[in-house]
Amino acid sequence: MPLFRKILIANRGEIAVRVIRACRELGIRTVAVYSEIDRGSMHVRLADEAICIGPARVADSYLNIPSILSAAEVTDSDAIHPGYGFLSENPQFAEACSKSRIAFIGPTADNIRLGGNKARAKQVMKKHGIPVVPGSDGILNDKKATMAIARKIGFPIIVKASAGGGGRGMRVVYDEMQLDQALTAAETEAMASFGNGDLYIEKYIPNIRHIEVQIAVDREGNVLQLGERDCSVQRRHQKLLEESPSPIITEKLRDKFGKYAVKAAEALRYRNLGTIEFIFDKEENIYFMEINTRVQVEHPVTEMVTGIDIIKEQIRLATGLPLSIKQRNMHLRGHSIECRINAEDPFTFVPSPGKISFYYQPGGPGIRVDSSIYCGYTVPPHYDSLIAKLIAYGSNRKEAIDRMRRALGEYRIEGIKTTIPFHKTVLSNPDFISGNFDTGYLERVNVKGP
Ligand code: MV4
Repeated sequence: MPLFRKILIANRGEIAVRVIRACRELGIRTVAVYSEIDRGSMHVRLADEAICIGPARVADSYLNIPSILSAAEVTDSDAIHPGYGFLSENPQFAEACSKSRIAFIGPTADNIRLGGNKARAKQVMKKHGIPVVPGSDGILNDKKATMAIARKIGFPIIVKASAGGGGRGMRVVYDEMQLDQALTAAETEAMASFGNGDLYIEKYIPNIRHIEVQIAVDREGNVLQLGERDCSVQRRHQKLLEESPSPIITEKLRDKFGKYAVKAAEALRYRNLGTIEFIFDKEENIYFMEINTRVQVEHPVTEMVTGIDIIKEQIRLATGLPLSIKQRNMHLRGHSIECRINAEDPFTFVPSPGKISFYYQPGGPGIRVDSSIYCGYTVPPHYDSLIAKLIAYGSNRKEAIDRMRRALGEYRIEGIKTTIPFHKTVLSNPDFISGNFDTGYLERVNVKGP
C-alpha cells in the first residue's frame, strides 16, 4: 500500500515541525496551515506549501474545521495530521475528514469519543478486568445516591468531570460536609469548560505517580506497547518534565503495566497511536486512569529509548500498514528525560511572550531539541507557551541527567523568560536525582529561584 502523497498538518509550533520532519523522511509532501500571526513561524518555512486559515484567535484558525478542510481540499492533501491539542481529540473533526475523503491520522472517531468519556472508558476497563480506582459505576445521578457511594468508598474522595482533563472540574473532598458544595462547583466548572457537566467520583489516592504507557495499534488490532513514561513532575496539572523508563518501575512491574496497556487497547478496540494513563501508588497498586487518543508532547523520550520514530510509525499505521516491529524485537535501551521549555516566568509560570533577541541551542552527545523557535522570532501571546523541548538521552539515568544539566547550561534564549532556570533547579534537587518524587513534589519542595 502506498503512503500518503501529501499531508496537511493542522497544527503549529514544535509538533508541526516534528510532523514535517517525519513526512520528509518518508518522502511525503507537507502543507502547513497558519493563522495571520503565524506567517513567520518555522513550520510555515519548513513545509513544502503553506496556507493561511484565518486570524490569530484559535476559534478562527486552528480550531476552524471548515477552514482547515478547505485548505486540505485546495492543496489536494490526502491526509491530515492533527498533532496534539486543537482538533486532535475532536471526534466530529475526525468524521468530517472521512466525509471529505481525507484520512485522519489518528484513532477512529469512536475511539476518540470513548477516550473523551472518562467515566465510560473506566467502566469498559473494569469489565475487562483492568484495575480501576474504586468509585461510582459511571456518572453520578443525584446527590443523595452520590453521598451513599462516597460513604461506602470512604473519604477522601475525588470528584472528576467525565469530559474532563487538565484538572478542570476536579475536586478533592475530605469529608461529607464538603461534598454537596464540591459537586455543585465541579459541575459548574465542567459545564463551562467542556459543555458537559457529567461527573464521577473515586477514592482519592495521595502521593501518586503518573505513569503512562505508549501504544501503537495496526488496522488488524495488533498492539505494540513501547514502555512507560513517568510524568510525575507536574504543576497545576501541567507536565514539566517526563522520563522513560520510570526510575521506580522494576522489570516485573513494567511487564504488568505493559500487559494492562495492551489489554486496555484491545478492550477499547483501539487503533493507531495512544497512551494509557495509570495511577501508581505507594503500595505499588496500578490503576487505569484514562486514555489519551493523540500523539503526546512527551513522545520523544519513548523514541529515544525504543529507537522507534513514533510519528513515522503513526503515519504508516494510518495508511493501513502493519506495525514495523514486533513486540519481542522491541527493547528499551538507556534512559531519556524531556524538559518542557515554556515562555513563562520560571518560578511564577506567568506567560512571557515576546521577541527572542538571541538564541543558541545546545547539542552534542545525547541531546535533541524539538522546537520551532529561532533568533528574531516573536512568541505570540495567543497560544500555548511551550516553545521547545529539550530531550537528553544517556546509557543510564545518571548520564541522562548529567547531559540534561550540561545542555540546560548551554541553552541561551534572550528577550523572553523561559522555564530553563526552573529545570536547572529540579535537575539538581536530591529528591529528583534519587527518583523520590510524586505528583505533589513541586508543591512540597517549593522550587525557588537560583
Ligand atoms: C487522582 C488523584 C488521586 N486519586 N485520582 C487526574 C487528572 C490529573 N491531571 C490529576 N489527577 C489525579 N487523579 C485519584 N483517584 C490525583 C490526581 C492528581 C491531583 C489531584 C488533585 C490536585 C493535584 C493533583 C496533581 C496530580 C495528580
